[in-house]
Amino acid sequence: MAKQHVRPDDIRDLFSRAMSDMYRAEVPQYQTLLELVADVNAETLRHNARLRAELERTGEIERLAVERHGAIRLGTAEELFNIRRVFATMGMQPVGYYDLSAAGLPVHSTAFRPVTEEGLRHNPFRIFTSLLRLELIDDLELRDQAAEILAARRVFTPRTLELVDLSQTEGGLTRVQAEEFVREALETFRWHKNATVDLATYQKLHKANRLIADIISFNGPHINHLTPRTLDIDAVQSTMPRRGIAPKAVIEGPPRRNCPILLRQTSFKALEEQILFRKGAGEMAPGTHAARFGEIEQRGVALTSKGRDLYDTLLAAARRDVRIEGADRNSFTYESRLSERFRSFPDDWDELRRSGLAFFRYSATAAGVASKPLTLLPITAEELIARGFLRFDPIVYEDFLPASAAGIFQSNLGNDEKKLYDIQSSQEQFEAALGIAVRNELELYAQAERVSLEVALTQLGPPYDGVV
Ligand code: OOG
Ligand code: NI
Repeated sequence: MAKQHVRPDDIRDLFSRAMSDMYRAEVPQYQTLLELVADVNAETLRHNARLRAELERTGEIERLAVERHGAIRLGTAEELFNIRRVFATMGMQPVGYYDLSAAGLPVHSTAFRPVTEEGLRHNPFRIFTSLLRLELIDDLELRDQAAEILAARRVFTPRTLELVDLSQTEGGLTRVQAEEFVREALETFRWHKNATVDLATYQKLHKANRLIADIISFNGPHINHLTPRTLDIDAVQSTMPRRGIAPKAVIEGPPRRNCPILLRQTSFKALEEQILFRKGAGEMAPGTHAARFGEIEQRGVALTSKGRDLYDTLLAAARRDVRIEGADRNSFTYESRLSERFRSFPDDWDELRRSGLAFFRYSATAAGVASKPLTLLPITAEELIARGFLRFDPIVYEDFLPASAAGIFQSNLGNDEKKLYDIQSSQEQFEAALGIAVRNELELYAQAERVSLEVALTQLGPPYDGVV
């Protein structure tokens, strides 16, 4: 990268702030939610000195206020291919594959996010990105019509794609180009008051599935939510009604714990917004469409595949115990069953680490660096920890959870739309559209853990080969 180029991490930072400003101006409830989350985070930090110290030590505190994720839904393979190139320009890679047809949704998804530690620390902006599976529209005539509508639209401004090309050939963008890129790329995510279809077509699509209507009826994949990160999701959930926001019945993900794992999320219903549908001869017909909603999340430690299996098993058991779909009155029962089920999931950092359920970042302590114990004698990592030379901190989960995502989709689409599809989803097909393979999130966490241990041991040595 030449000197005058702006780092992709900085372009992402500019972009995420511009997106947040745009969404704040368009959806006033988002501003209310941001204020609520900021208040709850400040309160939590005031009362929990240990948490504050931990977040300061790991650098988490600095990204807390800028941390957001959003979501979009795309219609075609070409759109997915191009969005991948747009996101790459701002240092975001596709991580993970989420099959949502298992939850009755006609899409499959990935998350674009930074993958380097530096990038994640700088601004972990993530976009959950779904691609419509047209083959899941049963009505063949409607399917053809949908394909035709999608083929005719252009969701990127020509300049966005020019700047993506330029960034590739030049190895980056200058400050002026980066600012123009942010302005242009933002257009893809903007809300459209005018639909590209008439009301009858919209209604037909809507009847097939509300998600399908949302993807096909507009000239772009409007950002449908932006989610700030809270340190206490239960406090936000219970305060939402007092600020005029009605949350969904239950918090998705694991129960409240001393040692938070993975991801807990809650949202409020999509707003009914005024839309103008086509009517022919330049006329428009008024109607409404609901797509944009609000969501908050609390992030915990990333789990290993062993930890994830245990999580999936316990969650499935709790869901078998209590059906929650639509029934607000069951939310209390569900939450207590969930907590009971998760009693068998260790809730102590060292136990989580020693039993190989979660990923940790190791670092040499000041005492360790001063005495360099590894130069003297062979000593195990466990002994280094016991003697206070080596410490470990949870690695934050940076990804999403398919069951939670399905719950978020569902609470916005209405609960009656669960459908069972018999056409298998295919990661290969998704990756063919994307143009590259998605990164495996477990490998990224394992690598972060491994590298942190290697670096820490080097600081306690040399030679760290002395470790047995
Ligand atoms: C995406 C829903 C999933 C999450 O946080 O799991 C999601 C969508 O509604 O397009 O955002
Ligand atoms: Ni979300």
